[in-house]
Amino acid sequence: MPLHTRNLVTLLATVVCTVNTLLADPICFEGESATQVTEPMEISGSETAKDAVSKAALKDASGKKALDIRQGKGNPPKVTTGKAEYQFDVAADGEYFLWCRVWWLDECANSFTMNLDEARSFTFGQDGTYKSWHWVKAPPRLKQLSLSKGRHKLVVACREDGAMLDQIILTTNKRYVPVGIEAPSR
Ligand SMILES: [Ca+2]
Repeated sequence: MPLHTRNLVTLLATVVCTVNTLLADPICFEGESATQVTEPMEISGSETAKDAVSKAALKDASGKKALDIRQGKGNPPKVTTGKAEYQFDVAADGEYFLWCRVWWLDECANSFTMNLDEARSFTFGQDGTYKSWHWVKAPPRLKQLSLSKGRHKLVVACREDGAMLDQIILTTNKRYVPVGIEAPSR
């Protein structure tokens, strides 16, 4: 193949890949990709985690990192800080389903407070799978998940300590069920 044709093919492949990334459904991003993190939330990794249980858990996290609220760091209403902010783009208007890959220490460490685009906050989690990474879906029929094409802001806030967030997925496909570590779309 002539060099200029090969360059053109490479360029087209790059453009197609970029468009596919922008239009990806599901949208998948890492818990540790937050643009703003305030204490007691932090980004922990399998090397940097402060305790052996978190260290071991983070070895099985995507990128070996996650958003973390360490056990003992405190809960609202005493702790009024603790937020992580994410920006993401959706390619089309739609009803979205929100999934998170989470790790809960116990029944007092199994939820976050979430807020989309500064609409009404909602509780995420409250399931009974502990000390194991697993996917949890946001409550059904949330008006907050009716998203218009364009940029959106998700804020994950501290509700209980002892909780970690590895990956976040948004999809319009109601039959989509994430399993294990998903490929991040950015
Ligand atoms: Ca991760």
